[in-house]
Amino acid sequence: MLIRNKRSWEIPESQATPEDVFRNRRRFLKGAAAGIGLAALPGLAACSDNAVAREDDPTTDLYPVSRDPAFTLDRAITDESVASNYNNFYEFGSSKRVAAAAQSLEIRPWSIMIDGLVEEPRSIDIDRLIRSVDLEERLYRFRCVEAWAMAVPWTGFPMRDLVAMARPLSSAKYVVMQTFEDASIASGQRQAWYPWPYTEGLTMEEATHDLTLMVTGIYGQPIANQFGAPLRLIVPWKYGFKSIKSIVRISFTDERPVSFWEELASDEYGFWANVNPEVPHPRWSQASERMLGTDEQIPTQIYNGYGEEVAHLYADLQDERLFT
Ligand SMILES: Nc1nc2c(c(=O)[nH]1)N[C@H]1C(S)=C(S)[C@@H](COP(=O)(O)O)O[C@H]1N2
Ligand SMILES: [Mo]
Repeated sequence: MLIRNKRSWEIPESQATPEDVFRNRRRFLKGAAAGIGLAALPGLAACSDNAVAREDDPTTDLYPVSRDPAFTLDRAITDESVASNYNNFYEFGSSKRVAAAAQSLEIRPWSIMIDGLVEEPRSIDIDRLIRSVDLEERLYRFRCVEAWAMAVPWTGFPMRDLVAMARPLSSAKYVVMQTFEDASIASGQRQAWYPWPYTEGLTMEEATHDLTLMVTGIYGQPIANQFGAPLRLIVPWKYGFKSIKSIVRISFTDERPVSFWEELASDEYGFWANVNPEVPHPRWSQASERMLGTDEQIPTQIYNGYGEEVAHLYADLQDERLFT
């Protein structure tokens, strides 16, 4: 049973709101969510390469950018053609093979609305944004709640820089992000039982943590559509569903947001969603993870191996459901 409350950041915006963001205003949804989850789909190993050449991307000249050596891996980088053909992007269907369908997303022109508890709401053009920040490449582990994992070179910039640009008020406690909405190209969005648009959120502390990355590229190129072009989030110590794709809106609020998966199944997917091998999903263990490509099983690490950097964020939150 889904009860949807109107959240403060959904209150009608000023004229500054770009049309495209609200063209397909989210319909009020009610309905059963039973059985809709992130059940792992077996045996969908990638065998075709749907990645399209990125030469016509207007930011191609910026790539590759130099890798920040501070971020190292304990495993091999996942093969590009494997990662490019095994994605979660429910806007384009619930299978992992959404790469081809995702190519119908037009990633230019693209702007990101910044609103809520900020000094002044504004819309930022993606190319102006990308050219105004310092891009770097980082190798991160990535762990889906379905117990598969990959290791990839992301290109991006610290979300902290975007937060600074947004000039949030001191009353802001959370950052809420939303994905585009366009059911005419995203067939998944015609399935009205999902609470579109895809929504995720972080605390201000999480959003401004050094590891929290706004991603514009992958494998040394502008990010391909299926990975969430032209701008997505990566929070490497949390389950993958927190890392929202194809962002069109970033709002600041003092109320904890309810995210897409939490709204669908709050007993399985909560707000914090930090990786922990000892806290099983209600329907499966989280003790180990299967690496895409090699199918190697690797023991999962607390906070996906980033505990030294992030555990302090949660020291005073021990009563919270930090790990689901
Ligand atoms: N908008 C949007 N963002 C999303 C998702 C989605 O379905 N829609 N899936 C999430 C999940 S469950 C995971 S595991 C990652 C997958 O990222 P990848 O396809 O780049 O590996 O994206 C996350 N971000
Ligand atoms: Mo996921």
